[in-house]
Amino acid sequence: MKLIKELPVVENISHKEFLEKFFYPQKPCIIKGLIKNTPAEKWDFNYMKKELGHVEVDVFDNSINKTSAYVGGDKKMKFSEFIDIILKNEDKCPYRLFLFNGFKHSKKLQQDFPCPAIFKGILDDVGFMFFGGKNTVVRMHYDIDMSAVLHTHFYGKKRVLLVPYEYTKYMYRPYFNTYSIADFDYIDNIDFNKYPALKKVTAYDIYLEHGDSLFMPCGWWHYMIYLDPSFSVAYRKFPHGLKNIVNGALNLTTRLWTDKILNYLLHEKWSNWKKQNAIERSNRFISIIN
Ligand SMILES: O=C(O)CCC(=O)C(=O)O
Repeated sequence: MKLIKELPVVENISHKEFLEKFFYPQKPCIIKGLIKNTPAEKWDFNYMKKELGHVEVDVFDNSINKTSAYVGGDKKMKFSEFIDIILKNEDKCPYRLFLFNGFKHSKKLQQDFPCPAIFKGILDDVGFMFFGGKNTVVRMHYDIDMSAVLHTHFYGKKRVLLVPYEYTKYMYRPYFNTYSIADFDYIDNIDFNKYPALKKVTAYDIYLEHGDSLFMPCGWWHYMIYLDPSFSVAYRKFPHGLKNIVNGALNLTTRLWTDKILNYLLHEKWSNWKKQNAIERSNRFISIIN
């Protein structure tokens, strides 16, 4: 796998320039300073606890092995309890919140950090939050609706492996799903003997710090490591181009439900077949010169 460490970094970019240079050509970038002079500049865990502490949240526990892509969380607890746990476990904590709709519970948080002007569009009200303990990972996937994402990180550091959609054939993706069955094992420990097709992939290997916003084009794969307990807010933009719109609609209406039904009917049989098939399909591409 070829890792590219540099991604364009921009600051004070106008809406027009962002659309022309990054959104329309669907090229990723890091945007600095979008939280500057907003209350979000001061966001930390105490502030989040004050706003959301009472909310019951669905916590994902990475130590539990999942065979399906569309499962909910593993444990329910108060948000404040979740934060206490991730802050107490200083070396490694498998807990995280995924697609947490924190803005539904605190309008103040959304007023603190509304969708930045460069990302305005019909989905600009939809902001999701993500929280993770130190060394928690988010498995390699792309977003099922094929929307473009502006992912702003807060409080600590996060490492992101970002892979263009065009490499999908090498990514060990099971049918009807948008995640990879390959273990990206903290990026530095990927087992290329087990997943040889990944050697064909070129990926961006980047780091986000407090206030950095990553623009992820439609359908780009991402694997994330929370290097510190920290959190992010993602705003979305409607898929760009007919191909992405159709792909997103098919994912949500047909593929998702076909997979759910097959899971329901065949249980392990389906997930085992899907996994084996994903391995065979990606491995088949290794020898094809393109
Ligand atoms: O930051 C995370 O925990 C996951 C973020 C993510 O997958 C996304 O923004 O699509």
